[in-house]
This record gives sequence, structure tokens and C-alpha cells, in this order.
Amino acid sequence: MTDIKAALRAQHIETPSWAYGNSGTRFKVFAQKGVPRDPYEKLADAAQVHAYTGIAPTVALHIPWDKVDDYADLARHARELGVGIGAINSNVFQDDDYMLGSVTNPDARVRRKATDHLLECVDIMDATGSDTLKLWFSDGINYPGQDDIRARQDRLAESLAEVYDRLGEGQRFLLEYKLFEPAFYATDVPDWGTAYAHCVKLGPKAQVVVDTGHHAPGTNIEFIVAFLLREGKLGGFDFNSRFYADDDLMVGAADPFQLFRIMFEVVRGGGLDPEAGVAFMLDQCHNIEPKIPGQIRSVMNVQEATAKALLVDREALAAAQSEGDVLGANAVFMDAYNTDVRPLLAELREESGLAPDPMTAYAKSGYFEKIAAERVGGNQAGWGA
Ligand code: AOS
Ligand code: ZN
Ligand code: ZN
Repeated sequence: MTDIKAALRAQHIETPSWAYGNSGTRFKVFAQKGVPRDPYEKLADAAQVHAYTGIAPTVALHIPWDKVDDYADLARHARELGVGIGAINSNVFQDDDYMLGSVTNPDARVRRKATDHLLECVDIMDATGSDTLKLWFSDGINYPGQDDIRARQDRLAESLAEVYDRLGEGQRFLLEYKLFEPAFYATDVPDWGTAYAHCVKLGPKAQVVVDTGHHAPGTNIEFIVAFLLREGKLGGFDFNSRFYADDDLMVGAADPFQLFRIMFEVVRGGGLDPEAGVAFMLDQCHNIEPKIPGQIRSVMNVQEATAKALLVDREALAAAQSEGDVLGANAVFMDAYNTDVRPLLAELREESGLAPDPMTAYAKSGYFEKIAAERVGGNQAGWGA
């Protein structure tokens, strides 16, 4: 149990700045009370999530949604609040120029503009001390014949190589894949295989990020996780839940068993060891639920799945597996999943001087009432802004 607690203490879950702003679907963005008016206030809200969970010490930024004049000052502000700057997320999808793609666009001028933005994101990493750049491309085509699929791969590779060469000591980038949307016929980085092949060619500073919402229904995500981790190419996660597509709902809400299976492969592959460099990030939007509690709940869901994964009796599992005991092995696995780990996590928090239940502790703190009164005219997270 001491080992399990130590592993749980060492796990860090990163929250995204965009989770704290207003968000919605293309049908409606619902404005909530007290949402941040600028990146400084987003960091203040993220610091609340860390204060009550104790395991969310970094915040991912999104450029330009979190554009400020002085990034070193923003990082200083974060430190004062007890958090740090995590991954820098680039944005080459929200500009008219990118209608036919960003780094894969047939127009060299647009490709240059997109790559320059990615390079600017590395400058921001330098200024904030962030060690991770997260790349997601909305690039793709809607119609067969619209553009040359192979040429687009060449253009992608060229841009990635330029960004890779710009990375400094201790910096890396994570390449994200997504099955579809906004391109519907052929996405340029549609799956882990494409992302993996580009990353392998580039070298050790390029790794794959698995967004749990970016797969076809029924995909065995834990297999992808096991494979990438085995190859040293699992850079991290964008955690969320999906029912149908890229829903960005709270992680562990739609399918807690899948999250457990994923976390088991992480544990099995040594991915909880901080040395492994697996970033546990949330990529979510809270369209109809309150945002700070939504993040707290999500962090707790990842932590619960991790605790259950750590509880799997690996010796008993290995014994059953080597004996070909199908039902015995499955029972060992399910025993861990069916364990209620909430008392263990409450104990862990109390040992760290935290309240046993972060949700009620936050609700009682009065923070929401304070921001609701103080902040008027909070910003949209970025989508459609
Ligand atoms: C988009 O679908 C991806 O999940 C990206 O990670 C995206 O950058 C993120 O949702 C915030 O921009
Ligand atoms: Zn994502
Ligand atoms: Zn997504």
C-alpha cells in the first residue's frame, strides 16, 4: 500500500486553460457566472483545482487564446499561485488562411505562416519554462481529389522537421492525431500510426499524444497506449470522454472501465514513473456544468482509475496468465476494477493535509461566490471567438 500511495502522490494531472472559459457547441455557447476574463484569471482558477486535489500542479496554455504581452510575467503569476505552465498548445486552425489546411496547405505562404506560429510557440516555451509543445492539426480534405494526399504528408513532414530543429535542450513536441473533424474525407494526421511514423523519423524529442476522444467507436485505446509506451513514444494524454465523436466531456464519465484499462497499461508499461515523461493532461470543455468543479471531478476520476490500476495484483495476474487460466486472470483484473478506492484516496489527501473530499471542500470555500461577484464579462474559451 505504501508503494501505491507513493505512486499516486507522484502522479500529476495537467488542466487546460480553455476548460475554465465559456464553451459550447456550434449551436450555442452558454455564458456562466464568474468565468475568467484573461489568462491570469484562468491560472487562478486552475490553482483552485490544484489546491483541493493536490495533484494538478500545471496548466496547459493555448496560443493565441492565452496571448499576453509578457509570458515570463504570466509564468511568474502562475508560480505565485502555486502552479506552473504545462504544455503550450498551438493553434493553426482558427484563421481564414487555414481553410485548405495549415502546414499542409498547397499555398507556400500559408504553410510559412503556420510554421512561424509553431516556432513562436517554442519561443513561448522558452519564456514560460514549458518543456512541451502540443501540435494538433485540423488539416485534411473534404473531397476525393481535392488535394494530393502524399504531397500533404511531405509538407507536414517538412514543417515538423523545422519545428523539431528549433526545440531546445529538454524540450519536446507531442503530435496529436484525430480520426476526423473538421476535415471529413481524409485527415492528414488521422491515427496513431501516422503520428508515430512522423515522430520516429524525427527523433526522441517527438512523441505521440493520445486524445481519448479521437478514435473510431470500439477502438482498443489501451492497445495503442501499450504499444506506444513500449516504443518510448507515448508523450502523454489528452483525457476526455466521448459518446459519439470528439465530445470533450469529463474523463471517466462515459466509460470508467476504459479509463481503468488505459491506466492499467500505463502502470504495466512503467508510464507512471515521472522519468517516463508521460503527460496526463485533460482536454475538456464544460459546456453546461460548472467549470472548476468539472475539472476537480475529472482529476479525481483519473486518480481513481490510476488507483484501481495500481491495485491489480500483478503477481497473481502473471501466474494465472502463464497457466492459461483465462477466467482466473480476468477475475484478478476485475477485482481491482471493482474495488472502491475512494476511502484510500480520502486517506491519501488527509495525509497531505487536504480535505478528504475535494468537491465539497471547494463548494464550501466561497471561491465561486467571490469570482461570480467580482468577474463580469468573462471570455469564451476560444472556440468561435
Ligand atoms: C482538437 O480536437 C484537439 O483535441 C486539440 O487538442 C485541441 O487543440 C484542443 O481541443 C484545444 O485546442
Ligand atoms: Zn486534444
Ligand atoms: Zn479533440
